[in-house]
Amino acid sequence: MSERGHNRIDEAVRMLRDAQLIVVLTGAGVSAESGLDTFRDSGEGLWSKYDPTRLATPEAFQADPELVTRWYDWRRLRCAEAEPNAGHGALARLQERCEHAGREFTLLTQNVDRLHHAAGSRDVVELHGTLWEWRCVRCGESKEERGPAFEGYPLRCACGGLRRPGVVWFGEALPSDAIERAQQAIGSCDLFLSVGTSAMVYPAAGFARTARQHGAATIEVNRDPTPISALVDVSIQGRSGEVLPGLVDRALPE
Ligand code: BJW
Ligand code: ZN
Repeated sequence: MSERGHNRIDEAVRMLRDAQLIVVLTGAGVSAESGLDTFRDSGEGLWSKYDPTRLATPEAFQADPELVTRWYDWRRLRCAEAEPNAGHGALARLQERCEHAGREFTLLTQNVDRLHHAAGSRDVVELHGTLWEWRCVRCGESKEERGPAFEGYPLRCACGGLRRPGVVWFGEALPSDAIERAQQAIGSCDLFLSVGTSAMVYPAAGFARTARQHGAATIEVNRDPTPISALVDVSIQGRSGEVLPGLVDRALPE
């Protein structure tokens, strides 16, 4: 990393060390080092054949429930094989150390893979739901699907209705409890850290700006520049699994 990059990390370490009320927002970039594809990079398999931003809609599910269900089942099986990486681990340690030191910590994630849970993070706010829960569009029954590939596509409920993944598609409202917790935490935090998100999908894309308007210090860690890079106090360009462990362990050593 360049000297400027090192200076930025030093500055971020100081900000994190001084913070009392920390909010972290994560996106697909945090899971990338676990082998899971992001949304706006080119991927492989089904990912390269279909545009995820077109499949992740209620209209796509209505038009072709078989295709959309196959795509989510394929992703579900890939997530089942994935392990949390060093970035997930660092965020779990950050939470533990903050809480130990009497600081408040909230983890907001746009990811639906539950790798933060697997790394030991607690009370994770899942802004875009999870692909482990599948619910019936007719009777609303929801249950966890951890098993092998589905036997047929699309998936059906005992009532005959179609079952869909418990994720939030474009045009759908975020779960009200998640958005309330996010708004409360962002409105009162003194440090906001955005990691591994392209900051293109709202409402999460607007959180850094809102945190800043409320007077919070803001940091971004992302592989590439994003629309919020110029807005935050410190923007660090790098991989989350490489940057976060050093940042966390220097700011809040064990
Ligand atoms: C690394 C890395 C490494 C790679 N280390 N970094 C305001 C303005 C304009 C539009 C809207 C607006 N408000 C709402 C909208 C519409 C829409 C929207 O935002 N559209 C935009 C495209 C403009 N938003 C919605 O529809 C939302 N709903 C809503 O607002 O409802 C209002 C409403 C209220 C009341 C009633 C009804 C409605 C819902 C958004 C749902 C998004 N869903 C998805 C799919 C989830 C299910 C699934 O997984 O399939 O969520 S879309 C997809 O994008 C997924 C992600 O969570 C989300 C964000 O993506 P993310 O995480 O940022 O990933 P990438 O791939 O974009 O970026 C990865 C980044 O990581 C890159 O920058 C890399 O460089 C970086 N990276 N490796 C660090 N190792
Ligand atoms: Zn049903």
